[in-house]
Amino acid sequence: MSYEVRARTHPSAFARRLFEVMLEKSSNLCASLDVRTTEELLDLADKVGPYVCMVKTHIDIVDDFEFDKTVGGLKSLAKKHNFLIFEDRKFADIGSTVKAQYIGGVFKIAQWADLTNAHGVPGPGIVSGLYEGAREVTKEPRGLIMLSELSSKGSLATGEYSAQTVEIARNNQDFVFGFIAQNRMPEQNGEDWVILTPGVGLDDKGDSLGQQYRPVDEVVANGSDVIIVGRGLYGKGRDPIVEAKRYQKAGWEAYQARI
Ligand code: 5IU
Repeated sequence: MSYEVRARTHPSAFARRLFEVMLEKSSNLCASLDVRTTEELLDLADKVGPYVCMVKTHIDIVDDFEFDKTVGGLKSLAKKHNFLIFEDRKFADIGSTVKAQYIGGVFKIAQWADLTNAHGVPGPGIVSGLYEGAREVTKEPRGLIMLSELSSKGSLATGEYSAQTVEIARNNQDFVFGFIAQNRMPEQNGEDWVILTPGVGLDDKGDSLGQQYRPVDEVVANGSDVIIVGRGLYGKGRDPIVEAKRYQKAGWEAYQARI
């Protein structure tokens, strides 16, 4: 199905909004910005902003995190360039604990991240906890994706485990709209899950710590809706603007070839 059709028919309002942003920008690229200072994070987000539908953060690696400066800066860039903010928090505890982690602490993720993600390991309570947290602190649309597969070498999230995360997602299909996965999830009863895929790189095969990269066309042909690219954009010696344009074009052409 095309992104146009899914922007109209997807049961999740959040997913419909994501598809609209993707269509407006002709981009299925999510920039993953794993950098250690607020200045680098905001500089990169401003540079790649025009070419992406989403920016993915790991907010807890920013050494000089300050809510107003770091989050305020990101929010204003998201508005300026029309992208969604995805905090890659990978929640993994019982419902009551993840709810507090989502809304509280110094990061207060639910207040500003349009979407975040969670492991299925604790069972369906994790989704209920995060959903309750979101409803308590904001009226803004919030989305959750479940982690069903990882890109790293030797990942234990395979087979039956991956299949069972779909069951958990079914628990709350307005809030949970998709998966982080390397392959399309099995779809039943006309379900339409949005698949976001990390471990994408055009120039490298992996890193020294187990990351594995696949090329854009392979990942999109395999059913991915949003490609997540990090060091391929901002790694040593790379020009993030040049690379963001390159991955945006590759991602969009691969999508057009698929439909
Ligand atoms: N990430 C992965 N693989 C996964 C999951 C998350 O790489 O299976 I789940 C995250 C880690 C990092 C980003 O934040 O996506 C990929 O960054 P690079 O493109 O720089 O490897």
